[in-house]
Amino acid sequence: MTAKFPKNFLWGGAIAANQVEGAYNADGKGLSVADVMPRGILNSEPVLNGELGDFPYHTAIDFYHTYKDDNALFAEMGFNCLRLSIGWSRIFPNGDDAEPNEAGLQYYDDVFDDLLSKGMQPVVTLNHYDLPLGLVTKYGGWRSRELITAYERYCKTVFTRYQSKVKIWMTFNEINCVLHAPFTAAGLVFKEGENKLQLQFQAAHHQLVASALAVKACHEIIPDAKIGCMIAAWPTYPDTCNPDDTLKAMAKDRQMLFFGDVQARGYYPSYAKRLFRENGFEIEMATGDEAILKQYAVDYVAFSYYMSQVESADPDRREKTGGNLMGGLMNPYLKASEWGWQIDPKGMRIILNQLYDRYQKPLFIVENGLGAIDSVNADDSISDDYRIDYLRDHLQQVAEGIADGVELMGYTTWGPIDLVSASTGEMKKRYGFIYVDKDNEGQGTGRRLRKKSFYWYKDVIATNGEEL
Ligand code: BGP
Repeated sequence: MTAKFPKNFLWGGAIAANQVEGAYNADGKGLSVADVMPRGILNSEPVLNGELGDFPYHTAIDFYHTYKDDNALFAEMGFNCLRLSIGWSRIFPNGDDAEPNEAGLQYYDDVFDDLLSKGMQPVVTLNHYDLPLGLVTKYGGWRSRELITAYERYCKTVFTRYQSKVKIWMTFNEINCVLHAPFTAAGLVFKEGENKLQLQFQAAHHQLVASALAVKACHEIIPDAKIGCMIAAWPTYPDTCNPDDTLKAMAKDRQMLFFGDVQARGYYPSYAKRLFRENGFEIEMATGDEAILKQYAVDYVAFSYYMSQVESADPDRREKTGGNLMGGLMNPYLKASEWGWQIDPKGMRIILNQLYDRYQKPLFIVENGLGAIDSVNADDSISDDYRIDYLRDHLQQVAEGIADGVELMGYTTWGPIDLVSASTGEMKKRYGFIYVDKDNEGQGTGRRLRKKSFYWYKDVIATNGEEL
């Protein structure tokens, strides 16, 4: 099938401030939750009172200083957009300072100007896994309602400042990951005896209200902008046709869909009540919260997609098959990456249809890609055919989804340039079309090299996806 992508389709890549910029304390920036994670979400606990060592996010790939050259490489591939995030603690070093930090504001002015001058529209995530640490030490992260006020002020500041430059926004990266990575996604640290799930959903409630207020502010300040939510999406398959497995899979699905349900439809889904009750808690809401959620639903639904998962009602099955990253089972029909993330291109078509059927709002794939170990050949070339295969297989399914009738705004691959991994803090888990000469210990020249996939993606974009 020749793939048919819409005219004006957004093609590009996606990065996040904390995983590329480095310069973690430059020009008045405050610390963020990422700056105190020595080795990513899976391999470390936050260092809250100790010495900060030589952490990978402190220097990352130095995009803070190299953005002009890196943007030139993105432009060379033909990107018409770049998804990137604003580091909140560059703008408000402690998260809730009386005045914003002008140097931080100026930095993103420069980055956006550079992108626009190179023909790329900035697609901006307001908060991508780098909550200002000050809001954790002062308020306990998103467990506190105070963060709604701080976030709203931060959003209004950047909407006002960048109103002529940024027309596509999203509120929180992978908002559902408050359930999977509570410190990174919401600055949550639990005390002994606390009901973790309760706190996670309470924090989520605060984020959901904050997200709705960001939608309101965005529409008021930049009437021609679109603002969306962003969820980490994956289809969940039942292990067998045993109805108990299907019920398990449905429950898992709802952990993800809950967030989209509130943000895109504007109200708590009916199943949430039972979930809260059976776990022994209620969500504390302030008067007016529900009205805010209802009135300010998002314009579009963005999501990341890397893998699918399998659920079984039988606890012994997990032991036998081994678990996947999100706590599901391994799927015998699928291969996995070197990090055990199971590769499922058809899952992309399934999730596109599932989300579109449910929300009937434009979708935007803002992350997809393969983390792999690359090696550099003697002539500096990198033969990453495995990455091309992964992306081609997924894009073919994206095209199927479009043919199914899904309204899709665009596709940005995760990490078009190698960057620091969120889950492991490693450099060697590479996603890029552009290789960065830097290893896990932060050693290397930082030199950029074009991989084979660079030229492949360039052709994909040049033909608007007709040649995959
Ligand atoms: C998503 C995050 C990204 C990113 C990506 C790949 O969950 O939004 O920040 O890093 O996953 O994950 P990893 O870096 O762990 O390979």
